[in-house]
Amino acid sequence: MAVHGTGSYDPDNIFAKILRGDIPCKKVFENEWVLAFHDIAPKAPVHVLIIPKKAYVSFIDFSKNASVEEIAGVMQSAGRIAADLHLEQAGYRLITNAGQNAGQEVPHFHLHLMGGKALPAFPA
Ligand code: DGP
Repeated sequence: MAVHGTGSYDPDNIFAKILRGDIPCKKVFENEWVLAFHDIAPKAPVHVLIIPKKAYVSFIDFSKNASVEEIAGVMQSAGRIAADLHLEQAGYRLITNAGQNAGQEVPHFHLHLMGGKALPAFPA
């Protein structure tokens, strides 16, 4: 899989295909702002990917180009998902990878929500 994080949005990336329903996912949550689903290669007992429905390559792209309403919608959705998955007491990690050096594989901005065990010291 190509490594991205900058440049223009590739409408054929794997998360774009999931959003279109071209390939399946194990959905956890959906609203007008986000789709959230289980990571195909989980690094923790809970490992959910939260992706905006609109097309952004990276966090900087999202922060520059999303409306304040959309940014709030995405972040509030992430908080609701973490709470719904009972992670508030258990603890959790919310991260985004951007670009090759951070190991971004899928060039559609996404948040990783991980929890359910003692997570390794950061950065792992
Ligand atoms: P990142 O390295 O931050 O771009 O993380 C991409 C994540 O996406 C990685 O943890 C594996 C996951 N992933 C890749 N392809 C698929 C897929 O087809 N379905 C699901 N559910 N997750 C995928």
